[in-house]
Amino acid sequence: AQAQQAMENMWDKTSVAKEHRDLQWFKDARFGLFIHWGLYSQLAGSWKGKRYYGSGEWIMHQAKIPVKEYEQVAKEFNPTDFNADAWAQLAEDAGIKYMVITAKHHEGFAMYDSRVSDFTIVKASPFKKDPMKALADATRKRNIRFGFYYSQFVDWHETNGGGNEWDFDANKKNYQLYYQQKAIPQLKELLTQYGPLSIVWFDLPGGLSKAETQSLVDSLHALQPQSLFSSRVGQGLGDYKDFGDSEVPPVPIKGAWESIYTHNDSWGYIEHDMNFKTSGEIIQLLANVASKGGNLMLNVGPDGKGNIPYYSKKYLEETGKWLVVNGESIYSTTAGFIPAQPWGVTTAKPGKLFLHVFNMPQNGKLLVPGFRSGVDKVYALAGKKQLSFKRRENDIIIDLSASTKAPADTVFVVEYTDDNK
Ligand code: JFZ
Repeated sequence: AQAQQAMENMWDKTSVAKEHRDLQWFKDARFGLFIHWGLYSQLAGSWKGKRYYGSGEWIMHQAKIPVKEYEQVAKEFNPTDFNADAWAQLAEDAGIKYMVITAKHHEGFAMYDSRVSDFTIVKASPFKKDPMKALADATRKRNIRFGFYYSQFVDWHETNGGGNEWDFDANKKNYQLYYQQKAIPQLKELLTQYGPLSIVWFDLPGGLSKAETQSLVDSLHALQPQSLFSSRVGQGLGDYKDFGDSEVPPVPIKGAWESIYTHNDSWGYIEHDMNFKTSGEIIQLLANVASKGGNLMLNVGPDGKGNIPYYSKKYLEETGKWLVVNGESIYSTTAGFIPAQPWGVTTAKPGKLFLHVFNMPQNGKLLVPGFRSGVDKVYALAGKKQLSFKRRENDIIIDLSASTKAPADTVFVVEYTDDNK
């Protein structure tokens, strides 16, 4: 209870409910795809023969690469295998409802056609096209919500941007000037040239007071009032809450929120990182996050040629196959009202409790404790086969001895009449 109170207080401080903005689509979505793609993808975790591990998108910082040298990477960056339709199709096949991609990460390189800077994929790389435009179109065609990640403060390419203290003197930086000259104009480009953006995913705030952040947020929301801004815009001004990386709250949290995970150990592509989560792990993670009332946004890191790694494709497609059968227990659900059990977690819809069984009970008897409502029926979600069950005071004991196990998460449904909460 104490943990729950602490989490709720944190929620109140970090996000303000914006009644006029539609949060329902976001709460219903449950599964998003995050994509980190930039010049770091071309470096693939290596610089001058030395390998780096973890957060490949931080390589410029890790190796303290001078701006002038880093600019040369753009000349080699030519993602000729990039296929917006294939990426959007993968997202659709995976059962993903929204996509957020890095329009500009900390390296400062615009992955879109920006007039504000010369350091862009169109002007500085041989590719010369705008992949963000193609992705905005490809996702729209498939009814997948689309949004941009934009590193508003950290920009290692700019004298006055946040973070680069190996080329530039931190004491001489004028962050206001950087915001005026680059971050704000680029955000305005993104909010006006790519159709409706469902999300602007800000990251690592800095250099602005609360009042300045408020006016930044207001001026950007004026361009697209329905666009949701992530809580990392800072000063508690986001529309929904993002937890720390790879973090799921221990108890259900109210409001709109998201947990972000990356598929392996890095956000940006690293050639020597093969530590991918299997589809089973992704499915359990998705169910676990949904059981607390939130969304999972899972990241993939395409390579410098524009290919999504083989294992990301494979495991995402397998996740999608599970969702075709079991999606009803994930999308548009709320947190389960039975807390996590040794066998798994729960999600809910009016009149239905979904049991996500990760570990089938050895003796074939599944115990659902503390269920006060009258139960109408219990069945397996796949195939709808009804199961026999017994009541023991406030417990339900379900006979699973004849049930077939699904990979990673076998879902059972308890249909009940009165309100259990
Ligand atoms: C940031 C970035 O620095 C990183 O490269 C990546 O894009 C990630 C998604 O976001 O890193 C953070 C930012 C905030 C927290 C952790 C990592 N946090 O609040 O715990």
